[in-house]
Amino acid sequence: MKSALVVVDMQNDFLSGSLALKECPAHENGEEIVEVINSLLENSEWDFIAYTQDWHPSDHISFVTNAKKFKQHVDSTVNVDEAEVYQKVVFSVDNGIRREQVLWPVHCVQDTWGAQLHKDLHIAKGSVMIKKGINSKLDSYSAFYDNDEVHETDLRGILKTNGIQRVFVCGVATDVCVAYTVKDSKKLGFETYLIEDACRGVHHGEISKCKTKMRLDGVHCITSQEVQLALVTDGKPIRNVKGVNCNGERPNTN
Ligand code: VGL
Ligand code: ZN
Repeated sequence: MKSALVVVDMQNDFLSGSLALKECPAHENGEEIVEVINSLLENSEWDFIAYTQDWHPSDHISFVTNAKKFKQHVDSTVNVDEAEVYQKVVFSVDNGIRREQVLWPVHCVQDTWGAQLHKDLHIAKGSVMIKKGINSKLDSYSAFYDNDEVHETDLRGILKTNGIQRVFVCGVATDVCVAYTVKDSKKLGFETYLIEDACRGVHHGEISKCKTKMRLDGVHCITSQEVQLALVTDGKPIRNVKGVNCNGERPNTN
């Protein structure tokens, strides 16, 4: 079975810039996982590797500083003129289309330092870069679709063309772009894995809620240590894999 690694949004703004996760409520440090992801990239045999980049125009709907410039929908419980970071507002765009939107600091503006991938992150040969969140009036958390599922990125097509059946996801933020990517991957029929220790998130409560939901959806939540085993055993009952017995446990060597 062919496996892809999807590395989500390992960009400066989330790691040490304007939306640095260490300043977010969960105080998780995104910079810690650069090396974890590099090990995954180097030490496992992937059939395909994709990276995503949040890639916003400066007038993007998700920026708290732009909230006043968009029309408030009657459903919005938060006044857009007073809205703050992390609050959810409802906008009305293009003659009444309802858009729920969480507000964020300005981040990942196209062609800025903040939108660049971390300088130490390894970029694999033959990998692809998926840019998302390009439309000013519509946010896009998932690597596959925008948040209204109006437009699809190229990722599904590329994975299908390459015969990929399994998708492993890592990166930031666990409870935002990683969670949306995992959900869509599973929905599109890929056997889907979250590599937990290769992710960092925004809100602790949301991170655990997202993981519970993923497990209920049949997503495998594993550690980077378990990736190699998952790749060799193909998700099938284990036979003939050196040092591993039939139910997938390492033999007791005492
Ligand atoms: C993300 C907030 C806003 C993410 C993107 O990459 O998880 N979070 N835009
Ligand atoms: Zn964004």
